[in-house]
Amino acid sequence: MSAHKVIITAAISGAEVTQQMNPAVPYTIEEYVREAKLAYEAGASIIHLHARFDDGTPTQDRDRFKVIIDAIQEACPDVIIQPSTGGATGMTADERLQPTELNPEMASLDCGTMNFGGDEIFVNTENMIIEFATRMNERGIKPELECFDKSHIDMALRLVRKGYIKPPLHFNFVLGVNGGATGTPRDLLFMKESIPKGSTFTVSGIGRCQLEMNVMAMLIGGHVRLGLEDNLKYNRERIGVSNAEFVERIVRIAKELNIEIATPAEARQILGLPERVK
Ligand code: KMH
Ligand code: ZN
Repeated sequence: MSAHKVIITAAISGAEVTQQMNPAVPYTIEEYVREAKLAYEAGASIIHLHARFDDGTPTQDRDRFKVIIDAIQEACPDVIIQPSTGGATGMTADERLQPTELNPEMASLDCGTMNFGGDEIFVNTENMIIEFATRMNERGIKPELECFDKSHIDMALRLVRKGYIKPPLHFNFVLGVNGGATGTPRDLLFMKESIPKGSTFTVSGIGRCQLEMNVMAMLIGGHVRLGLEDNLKYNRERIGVSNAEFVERIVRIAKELNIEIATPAEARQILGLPERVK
């Protein structure tokens, strides 16, 4: 059994899911605080964040992000907030980059263009990735390298060689999107074996493969991402009542497996983030 401590990221909001699909998806500031706080208290040390307006419209608006982040930080003082720079499909690069102006500790950095279910295309050209990475370097923001497929890892490593992305590298394998790698042990192992030694990685599984991918990640030295952005259903019978419910389940399973969960301070250490001075 690996002795590593597991970082839990809660992806509480997303851009594609709605309250019609699951009423716990947060729209208002109060709902964001409720979902973040319960997930944090249950053991999440990172909140992966997509912003929405009160009516549920996804937005990358800097000011909306600021209000949401300030409110979450007040409720969960040491949590790591990781805004999305992926936003929703169809948004421009400038639109998507807005939360970097707030200098968060981390942000997502999507590493390739892909089909994104139905008619959607999620655009991340090489030059866009360079622009996003450069912005994050300038502002001291640690990128989480979002890889939905093996080719995205290759693109990230190409930009590491060119000096645009700097080690220590932290990946998130997002498995199970229609258009990306599948949420299967075979594809997860292929992704894991394709990253440089010394890198850290989180695993996200979309829909019903979330739990399996999370458990497998813990067993192979990785970290876990869960929450309503990726999966609305707790099991075959019912939807999840909150993001925290998913966190609580993985914490229970980790305990059974003798795996410890990282605190936010430990997560910062594992990821090479500066200690938080309050
Ligand atoms: N909403 C997806 C199109 C990210 O947060 O960086 C992209 C996404 C990735 O969720
Ligand atoms: Zn996201």
